[in-house]
Amino acid sequence: MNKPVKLDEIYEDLSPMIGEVTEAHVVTFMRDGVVTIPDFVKPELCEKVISHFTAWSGIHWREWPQDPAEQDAYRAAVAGLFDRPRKSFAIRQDDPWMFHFVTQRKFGEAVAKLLRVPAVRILSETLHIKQPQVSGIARPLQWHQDWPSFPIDRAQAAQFWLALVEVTPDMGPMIHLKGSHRSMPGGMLLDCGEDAHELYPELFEQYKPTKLKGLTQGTAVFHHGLTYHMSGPNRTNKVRWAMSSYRMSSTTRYTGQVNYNTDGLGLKLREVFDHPNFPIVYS
Ligand SMILES: O=C(O)CCC(=O)C(=O)O
Repeated sequence: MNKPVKLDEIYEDLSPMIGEVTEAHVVTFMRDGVVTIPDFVKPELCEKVISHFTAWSGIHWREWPQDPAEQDAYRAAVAGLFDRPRKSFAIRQDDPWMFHFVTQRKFGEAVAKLLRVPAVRILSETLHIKQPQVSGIARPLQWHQDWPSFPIDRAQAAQFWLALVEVTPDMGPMIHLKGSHRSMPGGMLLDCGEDAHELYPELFEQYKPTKLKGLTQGTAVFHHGLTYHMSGPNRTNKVRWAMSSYRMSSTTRYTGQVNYNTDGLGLKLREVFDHPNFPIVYS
């Protein structure tokens, strides 16, 4: 981490602004490998998170600008983010407030309930800005699972994806193959440019995609690390601001697989993530 994090100095109990996972959500998650919880995080907290991502990334736009000079500035800011060593990942290594945000106990509790494990650690976070297609710099995300790209030895992990703004169906929200968390690990398809339809056509016979639906600001989508998902283009002029963050069972061990969230932190192979950047956030 760049700076030591002094959580006591910035402590703010955010729990009144964070929702609950109910038994009905757990049942849906166990069955489908994904559950959507509307209005899980209060809009004012989403706005604060955007302001931190803006300060960190230099990207401040909410809409595709009309002015060509502003368009160039937008493209340059996005290129600048992806030129950085950790790209759009692991903001908590730079921003203590974001460390505090992602380590909130209620997010940990939510994932512990969904995974049915007694204790969870924080693993990762990613900024998911989906650029309007008109910008020419947008890219759809093809079908993939997340677990194969993480350096974790067991698939007891779940993504918490958060709509930081309202996301309409034409802004490219994620869709999921319902039940595909029961399928085998299919590899690092996104990193390797492989197509799940070609490799595993049977997946699309066995599991059906969820419907594209709009999400209010603050809606959370939790998916299992083995659930296949994708997101299409953002056909609007609005910037689709979203983030994700992974939590895993506290028993999970480090495998050494390269990953922007974990590289260079001195984690020990085959050990649990007993490291200040990976605290147990719920037990
Ligand atoms: O934000 C999105 O559209 C997709 C996110 C995603 O695919 C991922 O986090 O693995």
